[in-house]
Amino acid sequence: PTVGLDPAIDTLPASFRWGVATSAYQIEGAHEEDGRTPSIWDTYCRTPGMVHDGDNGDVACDHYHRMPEDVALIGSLGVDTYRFSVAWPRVQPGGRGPVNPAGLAFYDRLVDELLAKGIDPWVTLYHWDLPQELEDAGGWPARDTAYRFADYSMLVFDALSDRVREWTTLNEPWCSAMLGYYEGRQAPGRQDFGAAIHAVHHLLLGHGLATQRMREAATGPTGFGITLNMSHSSPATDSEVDREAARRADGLSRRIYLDPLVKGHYPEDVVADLARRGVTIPVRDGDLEVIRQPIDVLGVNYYSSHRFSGVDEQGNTTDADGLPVDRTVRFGLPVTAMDWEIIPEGFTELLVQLGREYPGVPMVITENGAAFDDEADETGFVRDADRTAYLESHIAAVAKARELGADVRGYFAWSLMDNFEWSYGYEKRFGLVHVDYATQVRTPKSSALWYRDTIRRVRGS
Ligand code: GBH
Repeated sequence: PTVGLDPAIDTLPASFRWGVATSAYQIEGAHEEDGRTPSIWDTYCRTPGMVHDGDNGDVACDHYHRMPEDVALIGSLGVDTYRFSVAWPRVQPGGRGPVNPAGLAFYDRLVDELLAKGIDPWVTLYHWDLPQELEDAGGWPARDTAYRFADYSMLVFDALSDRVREWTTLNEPWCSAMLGYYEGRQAPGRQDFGAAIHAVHHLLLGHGLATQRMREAATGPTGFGITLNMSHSSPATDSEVDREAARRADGLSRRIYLDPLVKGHYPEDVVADLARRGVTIPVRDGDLEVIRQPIDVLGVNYYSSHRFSGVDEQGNTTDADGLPVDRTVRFGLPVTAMDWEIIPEGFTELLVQLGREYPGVPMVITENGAAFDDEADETGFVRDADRTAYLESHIAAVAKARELGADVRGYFAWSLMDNFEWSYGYEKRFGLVHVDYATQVRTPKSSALWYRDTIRRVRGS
């Protein structure tokens, strides 16, 4: 493979952390094995019309049965870290009560397998697979779910913290809350803005409760954090309405999480925007202290950036409900197969902005990557120059942000291999490694070889 290398990448230090990432429901399969109970995603997939082609994660990449082979594959990429998530409905079926030893044993073996290959395990405790029984009891809009999450987290922590040093509580609470409970584009598929805002608070509370308890129980050096999906939000023009639209969008997608996490309070402008929509964040006494736990590493997932206008196509500044317009305006740049615009500059801008607004919070890129319309040859090999170019420009964007002062310590590519892309099913492929779902054969794409060679080169080994 060509080691096309943006010179900025050479400025990354040899100590920079390199990884690949996955999540449980997207790769494991084995949906009924060893005591696992359904999660909201099993239910959502079985609801007609929700997932492309009626796909589901019953089998996915069959990783549950092919884990040692997959760990060897990770090793062959030369990364030092593997970010994976633990399935709550395996470890604690139904979301309450004692640990399920058979379900937990899988992660125990996975951690040992990784360590034996010299790969650091990086655990995400929740990547969207809420036990269905907890959803039936109210889901994330219900306060009790935060306490259930902390209990579950402790079950995993007690079992793995002798070997796992890096812990992420939640993956992308914005997606859980907004796509799950407001837009309905993800499980559980509800469409209730008020419920989504309650979910935001209870996700953050769950993060705080879990982090507090895990940190208290930690013996050796252990890092705790949360992963947020973020993009850089800017106004489409310099007009006051457009700047207001960008402020609102940024508030509801980014600052509503970061301000309570880092500063201990919700942003006033967001609270006011919500009040205008008749919604109050259900904060109780003491919640904000719980939510503000020291963050050892902030996980940043970046895919694209957005510009906003406060004026719709007809020239109106309010919609049918009398609410201010927030319209996304395209840059007109090339897109990935997800139709997401390719904007590495926005990545640099976002990271620099985070470093400025939340100083003293180290960051790791816990996800970045792209889906493209891959074409495998007869041998299963994919020449994905488009994905390689995406990775190269985005890793360079991270390096540039570091030069500008952002404290970014690592980069994990999304994803190790093609997998179940949520409501897009198996049609969209994000992997560095191609998966032939009929045979479960894995074949590294040219981007995987480029990534391996790039890591080697940066490390100087
Ligand atoms: C991540 O979420 C997930 O953590 C991961 O499981 C998933 O497989 C991966 O990304 C790829 O999708 O339409 O231009 O407005 C991604 C969260 C939030 C990123 C919405 C893109 C909209 C882009 N996504 N965002 S756009």
